Amino acid sequence: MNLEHNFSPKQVAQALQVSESSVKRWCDRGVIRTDRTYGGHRRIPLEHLMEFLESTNRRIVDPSAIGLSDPRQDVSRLDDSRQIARDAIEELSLQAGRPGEDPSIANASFLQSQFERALLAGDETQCRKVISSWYAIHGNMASVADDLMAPTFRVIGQLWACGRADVYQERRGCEISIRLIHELRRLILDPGNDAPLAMGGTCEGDNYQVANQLIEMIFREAGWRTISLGSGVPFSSMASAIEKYRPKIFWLSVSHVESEESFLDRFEPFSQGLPQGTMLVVGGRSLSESLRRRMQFSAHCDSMRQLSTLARSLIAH
Ligand code: B12
Repeated sequence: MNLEHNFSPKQVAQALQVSESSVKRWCDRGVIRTDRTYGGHRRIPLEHLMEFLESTNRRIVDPSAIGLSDPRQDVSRLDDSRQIARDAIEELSLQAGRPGEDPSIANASFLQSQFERALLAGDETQCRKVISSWYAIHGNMASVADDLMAPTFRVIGQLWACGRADVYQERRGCEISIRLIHELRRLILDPGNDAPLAMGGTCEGDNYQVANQLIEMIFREAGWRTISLGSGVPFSSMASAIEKYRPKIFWLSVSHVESEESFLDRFEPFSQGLPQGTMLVVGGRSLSESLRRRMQFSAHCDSMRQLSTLARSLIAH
């Protein structure tokens, strides 16, 4: 099953479980930004659908109608979708003055550079376009995280470090990314009430938000209910939340550690006090091997892809 990039009103109607005439009306009133085919038929690009869902606070009810399958049942659904996203990439390369480039070879680095440029320029519309194309090709959040966002922010970090990007560009880039992650969330089926719970956040002194937001999406995509506690949460407060909600997994995202000793002083009582039945999954750029050796946890993942595999395999049990 493939995720397409452009949808007919009928597909959108089925995905939202509303009538086709309602969708057509929204298209004609401009509530859903709509393209037309040469034959005059309405076509709704994924990025416009994302905007519509966000602005009207709606979610997808039947993902299969737009080619999104339930990831819990179908992990390897994405191989053939490059062809489908070809049009969108072709359009982007035309805009960038690079027509004719073979998207199958160049699309990853091409889309990355488009994303980097748009993020630095604060061009949210273009960022949405790139991210929706990326999602259409790869169809999972792990790839958005590991192959698009993380490398882009790495470059932005380097540009900042050598004075070629301003702090506001980096912060604005984070804000845009977080909003777009939220928009993508609307494409993911809501987990049932009986789905297991994953909870997590970053600890006091760690103000990074993007990875934490992505982790929540990875779990939701794998069928988990989630509670993100956000960034900068004291370990004692995390412990209270765990006590109250008893998650099956607690994720700890660690992107900044000021001092390993003081981190360990606060982490140790937290990890030792975890109730039986709550697994602690840790990850993040600041968890060096030497630090990890001194920590107690159930699992460590280097990437969102690994986390996704873990989340899917645990839900299967
Ligand atoms: C944005 C940013 C910030 C912002 C974040 C704002 C926000 N709203 O989130 C803020 C303002 C907080 C910030 C502050 C600082 N920053 Co900063 N920041 C960055 C930047 C540009 C991007 C980080 C990011 O969000 N990346 C996107 C995520 C998705 O990617 P990721 O973190 O690489 O995560 C991936 C994996 O690590 C993994 N992963 C991450 N977490 C987890 C968790 C789990 C459970 C799992 C499984 C996987 C996983 O999956 C992700 C996807 O692949 C990086 C550059 C870089 N190289 O990353 C610098 C960077 C990390 N920052 C840096 C510095 C120095 C700082 C400050 C110390 C600056 C200062 N002097 O104040 C402070 C410290 C802040 C603090 N106390 O928390 C340096 C660190 C250098 C070093 N030696 O470690 C970097 C590398 C920039 C640079 N080139 O110098 N920063």
